[in-house]
Amino acid sequence: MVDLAPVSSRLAEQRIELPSWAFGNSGTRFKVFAQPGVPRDPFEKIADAAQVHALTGLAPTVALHIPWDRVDSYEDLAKHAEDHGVALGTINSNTFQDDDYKLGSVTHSDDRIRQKAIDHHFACIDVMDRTGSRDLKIWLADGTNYPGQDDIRARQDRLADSLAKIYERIGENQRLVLEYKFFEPAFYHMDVPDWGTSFAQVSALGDRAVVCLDTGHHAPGTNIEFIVMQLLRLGRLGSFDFNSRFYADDDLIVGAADPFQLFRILFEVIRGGGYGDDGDTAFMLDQCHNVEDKIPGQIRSVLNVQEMTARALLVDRDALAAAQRAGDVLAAHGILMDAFYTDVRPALAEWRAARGLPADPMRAYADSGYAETIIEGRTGGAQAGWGA
Ligand code: AFD
Ligand code: MN
Repeated sequence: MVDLAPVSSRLAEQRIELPSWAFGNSGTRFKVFAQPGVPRDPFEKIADAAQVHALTGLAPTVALHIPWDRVDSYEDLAKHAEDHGVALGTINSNTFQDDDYKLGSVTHSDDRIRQKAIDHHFACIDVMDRTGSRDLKIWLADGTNYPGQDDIRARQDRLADSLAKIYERIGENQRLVLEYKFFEPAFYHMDVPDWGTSFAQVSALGDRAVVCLDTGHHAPGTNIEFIVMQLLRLGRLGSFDFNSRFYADDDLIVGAADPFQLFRILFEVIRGGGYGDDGDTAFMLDQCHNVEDKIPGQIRSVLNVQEMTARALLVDRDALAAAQRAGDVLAAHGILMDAFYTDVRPALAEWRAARGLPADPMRAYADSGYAETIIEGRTGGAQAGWGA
């Protein structure tokens, strides 16, 4: 069995934020399959997210999505989270579900609509001030479906102007995190389609504006770890939205489609100084599971990240650098693959048990009876979803 002692303290630094919306019903444009026991409000979402952290020790914070998670008292919600052993995290804005935003939000040519979208972000910053959140995450569905539909250059200028107004409100201890996505829901162009556009826009704002890299937001075959390296090198990799994709923005369990890619991404994060206590890159899941049970799906996801992190931490970087300097192609490749092929699961089970955590969190959840409790207790009310 591999010895994790050399990387044990680094493993203990792992923190992966969960999305509140992972626990509500979700689906595709064809069908949302409701599940029994699904939360009916943000308080119940937090309770479910807290199960993941209690069983893995990996997920101490929960991201909120406004207005999906709007409550009367964010102070009460923060206290509820604390009582469950977690804390509130990133605030995600939403300018993609209002009829006014059909042709754009912060990029819209109509000043009134643009101001409405900016005001929504001001409201999100007000929430951050009450939850103590650091990050305002902005993902924009803005874009067009046809060439000629709108002036794609003027939209960039309006985007820059809107982001500047929002950034002005961001506090000294807060960050504006701009996420990119190469298509969907717009199909001809997205106004923030790639890392370069996000980087250009956040660079114009100031040093508390950074990029969110959602692993599902790239064309097939994209070398994502290169983007990770570059944004870390430029000091602008603010956060990850981890998930898996086979064909599009599938929002599947991270590591399920391509564990080797996840390993390569995490190797660059570690090598680039973005990991753990010495890094400033937030790890977050952004997954909506349509057919999987919600809580176990999140547990599997954070365990997948932990397993690939352990493997990436095991890379013998001195030997790798020496082989690279020597131009020894096969030796260098072999050193990286040796770490990737190391099955760390038995050692991780022991590592967890030594910390008072279940050796097998998936089994522990199944045996806990929590699923039966929420299915039995959560009757009535309206199940949470993403209101699409
Ligand atoms: C959707 C978007 C994007 C965003 C998430 C939360 O594609 O990934 O981060 O919603 O707003 O999945
Ligand atoms: Mn995302």
